[in-house]
Amino acid sequence: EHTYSPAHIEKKWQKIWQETGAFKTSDEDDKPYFYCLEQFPYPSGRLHMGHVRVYSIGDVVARFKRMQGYNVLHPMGWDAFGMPAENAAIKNGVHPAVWTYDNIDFMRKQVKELGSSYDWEREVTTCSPDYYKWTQWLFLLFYERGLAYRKRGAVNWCPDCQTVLANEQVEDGACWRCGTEVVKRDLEQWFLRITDYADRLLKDLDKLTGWPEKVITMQRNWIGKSEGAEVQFAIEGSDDSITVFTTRPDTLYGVTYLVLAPEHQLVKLLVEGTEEEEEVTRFVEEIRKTSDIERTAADAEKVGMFIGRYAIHPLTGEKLPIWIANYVLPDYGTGAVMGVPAHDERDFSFASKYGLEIRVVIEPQGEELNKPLETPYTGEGVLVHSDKFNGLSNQEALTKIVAHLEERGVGKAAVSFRIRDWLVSRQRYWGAPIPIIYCDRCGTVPVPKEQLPVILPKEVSFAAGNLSPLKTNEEFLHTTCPTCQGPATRETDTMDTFIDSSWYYLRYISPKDDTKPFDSQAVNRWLPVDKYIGGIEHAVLHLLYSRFFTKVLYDAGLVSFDEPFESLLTQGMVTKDGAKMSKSKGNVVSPEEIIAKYGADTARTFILFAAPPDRDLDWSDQGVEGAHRFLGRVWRMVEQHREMFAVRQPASATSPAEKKLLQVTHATIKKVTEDIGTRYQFNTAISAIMELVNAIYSYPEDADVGTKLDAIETVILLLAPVAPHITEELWHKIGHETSVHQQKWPEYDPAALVQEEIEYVIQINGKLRDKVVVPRGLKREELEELVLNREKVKEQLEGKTIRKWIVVPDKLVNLVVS
Ligand code: ANZ
Ligand code: ZN
Repeated sequence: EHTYSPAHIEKKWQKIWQETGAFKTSDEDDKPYFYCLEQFPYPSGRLHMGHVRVYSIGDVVARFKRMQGYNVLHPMGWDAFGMPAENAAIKNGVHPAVWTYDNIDFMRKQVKELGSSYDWEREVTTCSPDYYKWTQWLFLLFYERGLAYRKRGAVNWCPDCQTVLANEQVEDGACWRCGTEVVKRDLEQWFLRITDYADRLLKDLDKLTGWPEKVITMQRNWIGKSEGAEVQFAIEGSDDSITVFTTRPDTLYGVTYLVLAPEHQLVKLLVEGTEEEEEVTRFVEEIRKTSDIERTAADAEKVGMFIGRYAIHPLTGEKLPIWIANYVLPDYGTGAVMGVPAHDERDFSFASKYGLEIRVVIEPQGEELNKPLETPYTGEGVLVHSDKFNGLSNQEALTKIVAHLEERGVGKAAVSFRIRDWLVSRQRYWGAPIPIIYCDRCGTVPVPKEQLPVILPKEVSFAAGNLSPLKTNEEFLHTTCPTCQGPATRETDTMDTFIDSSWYYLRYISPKDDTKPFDSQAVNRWLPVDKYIGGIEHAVLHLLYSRFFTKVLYDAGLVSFDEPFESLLTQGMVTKDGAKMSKSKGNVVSPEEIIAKYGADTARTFILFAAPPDRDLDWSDQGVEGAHRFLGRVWRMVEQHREMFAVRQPASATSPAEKKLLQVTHATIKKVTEDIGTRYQFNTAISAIMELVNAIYSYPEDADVGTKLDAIETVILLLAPVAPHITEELWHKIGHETSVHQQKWPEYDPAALVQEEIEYVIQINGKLRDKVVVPRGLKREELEELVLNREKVKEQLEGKTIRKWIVVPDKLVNLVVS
């Protein structure tokens, strides 16, 4: 092969790597372990550029670490359950299993064409019974630990997907998948008790020093911990009391009314038989139709009504009207709020609208607020109209008021979390069946573990409207109770597919084990994942759920670590002309076209070179051409020196040009090692390699050949993780017999990094004033800056102006001043 023909060499090496098991990972190895993982794909049909980008990033890391002497685990699999398969079934009459496995076959072939170094023997597919058996097993583990429960309640329902959604899957009031507005429905559903772990999920974010700050912040906000107090208000003419959650107990003397969420259980009781009952009932029905987002947006219209009853202020004994209003949510805090219009935005607009009293209890230090207030005062300040707490700073008052409430038994310090339990039931077919049986006599009975998997039956009706498809298979639905052997029915909900992906990284360790979900001992050696690469869209969903799963498994004694992903890299989007690639915009560049035209090495090189991995990458045809030309240049460089490698002599760098190339070679090794290994900036690593190639091209013909051949060999080694096929081919071309990917990563020689130094004479108006030692070939600007910073020069320049610089390169500087 004299010309670069990617199509030929890429196929050839992929085949050889596969046949020789080049990237098979062994568990018994005395090398240090490194687990490099990319988020596994949903088998939607074909790869898009986003996939190519993540897998290129992951593969560079994996190959680099392998060359650095690590035992690298780099697996791939399929997040294969999910709605699109089922929708395709409804639309085209193909069974979801057929659709999914066909897609997997096609996409596996595409992934292999990228030349990624996966250990394919560890492939996992979440829709396969030997995988979901263990998903069900884990569900039962959660059930046994009291972390899976069934509850009736208002849940998010997507009318288009015909199923419920977890809170995490509702984005701005719409379904995360199809964008349809989500409505509330009252249904009996399974939940996982992630709220039990809220505090740990929050606290342990501090441990994740290898995660992007952005993701940490999103998780912190999602968990949403608020510190404050619960305060009890007695109800006039009732034995019940109302408990509110507030973050501002310091404003307690400014309360002028209470508000209950319309859905609050006390509302019905308090209005029963009163003249307000009818109107309240109507109001509550109305509110329930609106989404949480509409209800809580700061600028949303606040609507409410007085329910005709009064509460008693716990410290002043004052009568406070009880209202219900849309802006108070039933499932946050206690579902009840104390209204402090003077110091809270929402209360202020509500009170202004309904003519409720606005009472100032905090004023800025040394200032009196204009009354009536035009806007609420939400800042810090000093307490007024607050009895014995007057004059205290509000921070101090906060603690003291809580202590006072505690003493009197009418309140206590409390925290509230925004996060809700994870709703995991789906009324859809293509998911893991929830392994639960309902018996008239025994109630809810978990399927005994030895009866797993509960197989997802093939024969169901997909177009059953509101009915879960599994309800349409009588044979599945009716079963016998494992406890009493009486007639029983199966749960027909399937699990949220985010459960499947919450533990797949553990299954890769022992993917074929049919006795347990994973091998704890091996898992403890391999995990936490050293480098996890995936999309920012999973910042809350997948990454939060996986952290939760890991903590539960830790508590169950099944793993010895409580965070799954040590270091996280979130890759940016691939865009074209600045816009996200999408079918509707007609700006999609398909991986198969690019690979067919230029080869995978070019695709990888371009993608890694065009932007740092965490930034958006704008696709550019010229950029792809450029990457291809660069690889061609490397190819020709090796081709031209091929015969010299056959008669290679040791390097001997003595002349300045030889020393220079030696220095550039070692500086490049240093830079590429740091850029890939610690900074994860592949773009600058590649441009350093390009500079080394330029230096080799401009190396004098008559200079030492050994130095040049070393530099060429270095290029091949440094480029191997980025462009694995061409480097493998070139490596063999220069006479090696083993794979370039099994070579030791080159190390730089610190001594070779030192550039040659020379002494400059500094003259001022022709008179010798100073001398300075600098690297040879220092740039003009750098030299000038250095000269101007010399003490002796500064002294001489005092009060004078430089008229002219005379520079004799590598010898002398003369400043003409006056
Ligand atoms: C009185 C008060 C006075 C409040 C004040 C704020 C400022 P975060 O920070 O989001 O936790 N609140 C409590 N439960 C609520 C519910 N179910 N629906 C709507 N609002 C609710 O907010 C806590 C504050 O939000 C609480 O503190 C409460 O209003 C309100 F100057 O109590 B506050
Ligand atoms: Zn029974």
